[in-house]
Amino acid sequence: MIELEQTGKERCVIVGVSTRLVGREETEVYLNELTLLADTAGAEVVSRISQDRDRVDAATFIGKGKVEELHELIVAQGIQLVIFDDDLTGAQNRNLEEILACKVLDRSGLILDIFAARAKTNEAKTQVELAQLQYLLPRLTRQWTHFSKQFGGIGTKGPGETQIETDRRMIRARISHLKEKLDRITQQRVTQRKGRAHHTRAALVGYTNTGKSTLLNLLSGSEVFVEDRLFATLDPTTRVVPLSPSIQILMTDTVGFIRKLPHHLVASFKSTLEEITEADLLLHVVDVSITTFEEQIKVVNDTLGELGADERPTLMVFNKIDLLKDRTILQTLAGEYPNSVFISAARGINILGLKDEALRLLETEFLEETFRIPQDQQRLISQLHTEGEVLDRTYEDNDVILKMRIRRKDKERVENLIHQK
Ligand SMILES: Nc1nc2c(ncn2[C@@H]2O[C@H](COP(=O)(O)OP(=O)(O)OP(=O)(O)O)[C@@H](O)[C@H]2O)c(=O)[nH]1
Ligand SMILES: [Mg+2]
Repeated sequence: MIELEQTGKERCVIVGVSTRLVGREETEVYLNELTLLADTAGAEVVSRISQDRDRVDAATFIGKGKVEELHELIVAQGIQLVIFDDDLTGAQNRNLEEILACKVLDRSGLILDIFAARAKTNEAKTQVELAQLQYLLPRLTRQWTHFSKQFGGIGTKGPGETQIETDRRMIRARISHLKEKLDRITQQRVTQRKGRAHHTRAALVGYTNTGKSTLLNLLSGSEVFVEDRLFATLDPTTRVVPLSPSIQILMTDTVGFIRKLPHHLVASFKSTLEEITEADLLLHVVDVSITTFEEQIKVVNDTLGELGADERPTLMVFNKIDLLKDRTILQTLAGEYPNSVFISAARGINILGLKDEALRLLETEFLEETFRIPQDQQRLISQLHTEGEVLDRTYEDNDVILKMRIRRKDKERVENLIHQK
């Protein structure tokens, strides 16, 4: 039955394929997630189609019969958009749009669209545009089909192809312009971070919609944007979080991960994500109420690996325990993940436990050291102030004695600095 109510949203159908490697159940889970993504992008999923296939069709991804079925559905239900859960090649995309006479997107294209709509700052906008153009470049043939369809007939092929070449050149030029622009922004970030080097820093990581921003709000007592949608947060937000009456740290909330996050997107968000690679501690937030949370953990770990941040000390934060009917699974998880806590950020359950565990992990990363420096070595003294937190300063004869909290990994370097003098 066709919904009569006008929602003003684009009506779409989503398509998934199960293979020997990806079972039917998994495909259904992926399609649920794709529905959420489509919703976030402002489309309304009115139907879904899935197919079992061992090999995808080179020309149309799904088989001929399925394409026909899809076409009938599009006509019958007044559908304006088809979204594939898997990435399509430029040729598949073009062929499908031609046969179906309907806009066709794949998962990466959809995610890029959401990121584009959500990007607010200059940096995020630049990062997203760069990723979009890199995604578009190998798919440019599609633009040209629209072009040729529009003007059709004799002579379109020649000028059309020239047009593609011109477009490609323009896009390449724009890509290098954006890269340079990003380099400059990255430089600013590095300077910003240097200013914060003596603070202890933690970063919230995790699958999208797991409650990272909710947790940061609770811990910092501030208002970070929270929404029951995917990718609510694109720009990193840093807040001061007190872990104990005497210890405060800086905590950064950043973009959530998702299965098949387009590679270009990860690459162009690299400077934002450096907050993660340079953090002293990662809080990996998991939505334990989702049945596929273990796969989500794997996706996050893989993405961290791609960023070179998989060796950072990590606290596994299993969130949303208020939604669990049966909490026995938590015991299993505690055994499986030695550094883990179980909380509800929304309900404020076990937040003290989380702070204790974070402190305990951080303790192993830091050392308290005492340095004795002649007072006339002002440059060295001010340099030391940027290497860590000065806990205490006393004077004896002509020396200053600094009691400092420094990172374990910096110990040797700091000692060398002092001995060189
Ligand atoms: N029931 C329950 N809901 C929670 C809990 N923590 C967060 N939520 C809800 O989960 C949704 C997502 O929360 P966010 O804090 O925006 O999640 P996020 O990880 O920052 O998401 P992105 O920025 O999109 O990656 C919101 O609707 C929150 O209210 C919890 O402990 N229990
Ligand atoms: Mg968020």
